[in-house]
Amino acid sequence: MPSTPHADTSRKPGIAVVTGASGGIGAATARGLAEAGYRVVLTARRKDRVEALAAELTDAGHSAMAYALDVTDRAAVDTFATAFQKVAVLVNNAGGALGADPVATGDPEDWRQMYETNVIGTLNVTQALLPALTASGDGTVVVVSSTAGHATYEGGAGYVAAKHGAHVLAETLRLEIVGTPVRVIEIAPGMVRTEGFALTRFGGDAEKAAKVYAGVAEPLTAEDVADTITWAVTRPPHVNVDLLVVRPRAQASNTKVHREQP
Ligand code: 8X3
Repeated sequence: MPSTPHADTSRKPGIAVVTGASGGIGAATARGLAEAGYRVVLTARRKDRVEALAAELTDAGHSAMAYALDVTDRAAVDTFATAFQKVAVLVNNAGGALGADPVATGDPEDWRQMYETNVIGTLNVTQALLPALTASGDGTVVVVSSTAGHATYEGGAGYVAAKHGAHVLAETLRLEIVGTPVRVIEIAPGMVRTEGFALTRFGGDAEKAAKVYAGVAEPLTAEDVADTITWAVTRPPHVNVDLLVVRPRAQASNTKVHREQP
């Protein structure tokens, strides 16, 4: 009988770099990977937030360090990458949505920024760390895309286009580096309630942000997604979870969401 797939406990986990680790899915993923034994490197623009989380993880007996990094700043990313000879895991989580306007009226600057963070940011960090991921002997690149990377919805085009870009980056990289000891995992979450995602999307408008989740019994949490990422990363190195779509039970598609009436 074939043995049941299991987390690979025979290897000593190495360094795991997480971008956008100041909150939400990134912070929860850093926690998950630290608990799985990785030495986590938390990066985000908000230095105080990653420093606080790194301190908390260190106090809890994990190995964690913080690094202030804007993934869209290629020179800064290259400098960051020089600190590492070997990296086991890179989680490209930094990104997000700006606006929910129709194509007819969407702000091109929002579109540009979303492409910069979700696609170019992922490109920058992945390119810079690919030698160290390869040198590790068993590297894993995670791209946290979105269900928006796989289907569109009204008002979503700018974000949807950017997340399709992140999906294509992951898919193409997987083709190009096959045969090297690096796998590429794409995690595509649907509706996740984090403290920042919808608020950022709507420029700090809490009322609009709340409407995203109105009546939805249980949107995913950052921990749900982090759990999925940690699971995929801790499969044995020859197992490549190419693409994993994860949604709350109440969401059947990007546009089919069950909402309880108030
Ligand atoms: C988040 C999913 O539906 O807000 O990446 O685009 S959605």
